[in-house]
Amino acid sequence: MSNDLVARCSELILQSKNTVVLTGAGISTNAGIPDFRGPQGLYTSRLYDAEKIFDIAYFLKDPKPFYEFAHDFIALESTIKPTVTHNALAALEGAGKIHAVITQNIDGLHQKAGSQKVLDMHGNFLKSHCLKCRKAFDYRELKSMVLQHVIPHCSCRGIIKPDIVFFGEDVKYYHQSLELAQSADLFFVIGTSCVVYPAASLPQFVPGKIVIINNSKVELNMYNVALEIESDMDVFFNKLMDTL
Ligand code: CNA
Repeated sequence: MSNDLVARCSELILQSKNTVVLTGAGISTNAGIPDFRGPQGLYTSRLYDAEKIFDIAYFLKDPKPFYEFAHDFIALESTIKPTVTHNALAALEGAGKIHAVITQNIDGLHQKAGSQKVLDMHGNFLKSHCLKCRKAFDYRELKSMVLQHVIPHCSCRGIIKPDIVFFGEDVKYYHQSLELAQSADLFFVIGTSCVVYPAASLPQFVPGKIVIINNSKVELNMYNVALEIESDMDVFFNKLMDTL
């Protein structure tokens, strides 16, 4: 990793009046949560059947694959800590250098790190609802059922689903996310392969400069990409925070 890239990125942050960040599953791999399309991703390892677990049509037919994944995810949750990059983004927000984080992640690690303005477009596990009567359940109730390998059902016999967005459902906070992208003079694209829409479309609306940080090539092909940093993001953010 060249010191020049670190210096140029810190210069962009210092000059910016409105920095917005988009993150994807890659920001949490160093916390021990596999992504989808990275080298150890769920689509590569086939640890779970990723095409089934987050598909709403499949969930309505058979929720078991999702709840097998949810069991392992929830069992890990209390032990998982934010990464260097989550902590750096929270510190930069605290210092007034980042306006908001838009994330596709469902793991709550930005909030755990202390980021205040987080738009989780794909939702999170904190609340769940019965798909039949819409009764709400909190995380504690969901967790106790899932950890006992029980597929959670409501007293009305409807299936309970966490408020995370599955393929085939509308994302959350799209309009706010779009407005943030449209007003950014600096926009970071961190740890996302930029293939899941509509989050992947947000960079197209950015009038300012774009910085991509990813350990593999991301095909954005946009005139306003100012920096492409092909590296492990925690290595990069450690150096960046030392420089700033
Ligand atoms: P993705 O398609 O798996 O892309 C992740 C990208 O990050 C890949 O290009 C990786 O090469 C890159 N990457 C992985 N680790 C690092 C690292 N340490 N440093 C730099 N780059 C790295 O994931 P997207 O977020 O683009 O796809 C969107 C899906 C994935 C959303 O629906 C998420 O909800 C879903 N997802 C979320 C989580 C989570 O909440 N942690 C985990 C797995 C999947």
